[in-house]
Amino acid sequence: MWQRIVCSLTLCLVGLAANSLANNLAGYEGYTKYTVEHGNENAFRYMVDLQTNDADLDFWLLTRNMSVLTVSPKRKSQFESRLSNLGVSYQVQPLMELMAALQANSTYADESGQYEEEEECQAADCGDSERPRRRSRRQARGFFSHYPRYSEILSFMSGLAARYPQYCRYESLGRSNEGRHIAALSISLNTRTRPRRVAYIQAAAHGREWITTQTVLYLAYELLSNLRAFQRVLQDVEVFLVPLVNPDGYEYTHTSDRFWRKNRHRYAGHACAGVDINRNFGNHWNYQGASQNLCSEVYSGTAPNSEPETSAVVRYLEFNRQRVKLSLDVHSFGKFIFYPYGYAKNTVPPTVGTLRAVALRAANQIGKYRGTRYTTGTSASILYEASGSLDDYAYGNLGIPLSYTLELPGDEFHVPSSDIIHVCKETFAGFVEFIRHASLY
Ligand code: 0X9
Ligand code: ZN
Repeated sequence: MWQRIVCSLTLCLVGLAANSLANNLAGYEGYTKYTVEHGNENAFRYMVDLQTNDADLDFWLLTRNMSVLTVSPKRKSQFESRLSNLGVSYQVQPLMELMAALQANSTYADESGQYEEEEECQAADCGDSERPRRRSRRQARGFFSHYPRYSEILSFMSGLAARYPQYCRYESLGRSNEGRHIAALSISLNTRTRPRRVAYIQAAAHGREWITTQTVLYLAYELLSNLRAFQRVLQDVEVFLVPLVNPDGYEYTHTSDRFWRKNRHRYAGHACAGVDINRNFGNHWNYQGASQNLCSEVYSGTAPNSEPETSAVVRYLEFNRQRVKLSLDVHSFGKFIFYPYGYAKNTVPPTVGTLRAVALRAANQIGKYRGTRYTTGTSASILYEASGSLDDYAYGNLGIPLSYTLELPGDEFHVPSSDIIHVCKETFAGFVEFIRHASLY
């Protein structure tokens, strides 16, 4: 099974898949990345309005104090004069320059999952004579040092289930707009029993947030490789993982547009495509920070749950609502742990004390690995108001007591390949802490 996951040494492709590199940045020539410091509420409000209503600008990060966004060459001078009027300071960087620097030390897989293997094994250790556990660890190191494609992710997941049939089940929650499986792994101490609690963790609702999928796959790998060490945490808890909620968007970022965020819903006769899955859930749908403009990055769809990706998640959570104690939606980037509510400012749920305490404990665990510091709070107070997201829906509509959005570290969506494993390891500590709290309900 592992042979399908990691290429053999002889078959490995050296270097990156040059085609996918060139293609997924096509059209971005002349784009500029802006880092804007907002000195005042006025400037912040202006940015929020642009994020929601100006489909030509692409916000990578927007907090009360600063934004990171990209602007096309045709909008550059207009945008800069507006920033001057607002009296805010900003830095610029040509987008291509940034991407060239990031990609110089990145490893990619091609569609069949072949990539440059990081660590060559010594002849004596390789092949049939290599001990299975050792081989598996070496292969996993390879897997978490590049960004896999959809098919490779599915092979990795089904490979884990085949390797640990007593503890791991591989299933599909349904199909995406383009017909891809929304694959899931259920991990528990015994797949034949039904634990009383579920810890639900999903990633990559936004296609471009590649690192998120890797952290959830690493959680699966690490739990299954060391089950005995996690026996207490997993007492009566099923860990349910959906590492790639938006497989179409994810594939599109590899083949065509590195910065694609939404799903790939196509509308006949319309040039713009895609719905923001994290604006499509049925809690205050389309109320704030969402748009009905099809071209917007935060297009909320025609109705709550209009998208197959959203409804696959909703179907699962609704069916298991009595058992699900934790819902964790992993995004990138910013080092935040958000709890409800995100739809409006100054709106916190009755159990905010618990939500905050658990978030702080998880942040603390994450920090132990290499000192990464997360900020916790509601996204409406730290970022912007945005409604129709999973965190609000899971807590507000389904009563799931621990509901969070995690924004992983990074200064842009492209975490260098050499850093993937470190983000995976530190985040793992946070995941386990969240799961531990789910086990106490
Ligand atoms: O805007 C989002 O969907 C999330 N940030 S991201 O940069 N990854 O797109 C934050 C969502 C936070 N939750 C709510 N607003 N409810
Ligand atoms: Zn996101």
